[in-house]
Amino acid sequence: MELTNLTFAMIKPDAVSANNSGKIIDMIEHNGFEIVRLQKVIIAEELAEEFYAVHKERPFFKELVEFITSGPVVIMALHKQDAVNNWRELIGATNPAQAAHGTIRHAFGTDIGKNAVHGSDSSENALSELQLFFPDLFGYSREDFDGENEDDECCDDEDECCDNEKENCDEDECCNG
Ligand code: RTP
Ligand code: MG
Repeated sequence: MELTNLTFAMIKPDAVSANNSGKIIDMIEHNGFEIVRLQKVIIAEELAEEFYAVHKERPFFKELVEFITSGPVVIMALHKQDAVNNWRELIGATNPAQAAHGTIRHAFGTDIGKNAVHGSDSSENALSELQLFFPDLFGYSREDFDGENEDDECCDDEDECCDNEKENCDEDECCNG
């Protein structure tokens, strides 16, 4: 899987609350995207402000953050050749009134704010948005945090283990001195 062929997508609160998530996911799959990650979450205000940081000087910033945190959203990492551009094409213009027939925003958006879905607008932004919402795609895993896989390594050096990484070690094995 090439990271450059990934994009970040979101089904926004308006479409989730209107029970359109399934229909949108159907369009995603019918258009040849592989859903690499998918999660339903409520975005915290701080995360929303970071996500929309590029818009912080725009008059609608507060409204944008309030809306995106107002209810559950479905976040996804999508994979396809040229995913960023292909996903932007499938979602359509920002304003649903101007979105082409066959696009998601034409079908499910109701106004410029409640426009059903988000799509990264460049490869660079796709990477930073994916890092924000799906850090595990970039080599982090639960094991890196709870130390499950590090026993052998940390217990090679008993002093270092007991001084620095006690929480990662089996105490009977190396930290009983
Ligand atoms: P998105 O980031 O959600 O995929 O949308 P986009 O790239 O098509 O549009 P963008 O310029 O990034 O704007 C982000 C969101 O802000 C809302 N917006 N409101 N009231 C307004 O004039 C206005 N302009 C933009 C939209 O909901 C847009 O999705
Ligand atoms: Mg945008």
